[in-house]
Amino acid sequence: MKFLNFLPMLLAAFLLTTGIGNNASEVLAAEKHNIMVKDAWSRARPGSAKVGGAFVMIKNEGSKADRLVSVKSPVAKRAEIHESFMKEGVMSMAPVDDVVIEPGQKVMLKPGGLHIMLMGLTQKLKMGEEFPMTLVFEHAGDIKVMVHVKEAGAMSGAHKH
Ligand SMILES: [Cu+2]
Repeated sequence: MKFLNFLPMLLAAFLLTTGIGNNASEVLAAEKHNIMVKDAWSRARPGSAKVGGAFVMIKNEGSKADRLVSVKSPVAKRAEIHESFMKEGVMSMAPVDDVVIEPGQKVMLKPGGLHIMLMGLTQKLKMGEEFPMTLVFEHAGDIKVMVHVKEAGAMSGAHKH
């Protein structure tokens, strides 16, 4: 039965190309495009909240610069890339068009710095849960990650072991 011998190979090929599971898709993305997106996290938001922040680490392991140009997630009507800055002693923020990631560079999107703003939340972000988010790069294309929801005042996505 040649076909039965062939089955495990078919299955392996299927798993490789679909990248089942978050880790698999991250690895696949990194291998294909040299852009790695890691440690995506957010903060718990009540059902009444209209906006939320999302944070990630982006690493360019290639030899060419790439640009994060947009972000999307089913939990928000739209997502913007924001930067935070001090203006007359007040913490303010404004949208930016893109984020350039130079070769070998690691960019942290974090509270008080560059971040992703989820505008028009369509659901409550519950601590301990996760939701999908897609980062769109000029060269690497779409990279989908799962965003872990931390407590409301969390300042980092660091995993506690
Ligand atoms: Cu913002």
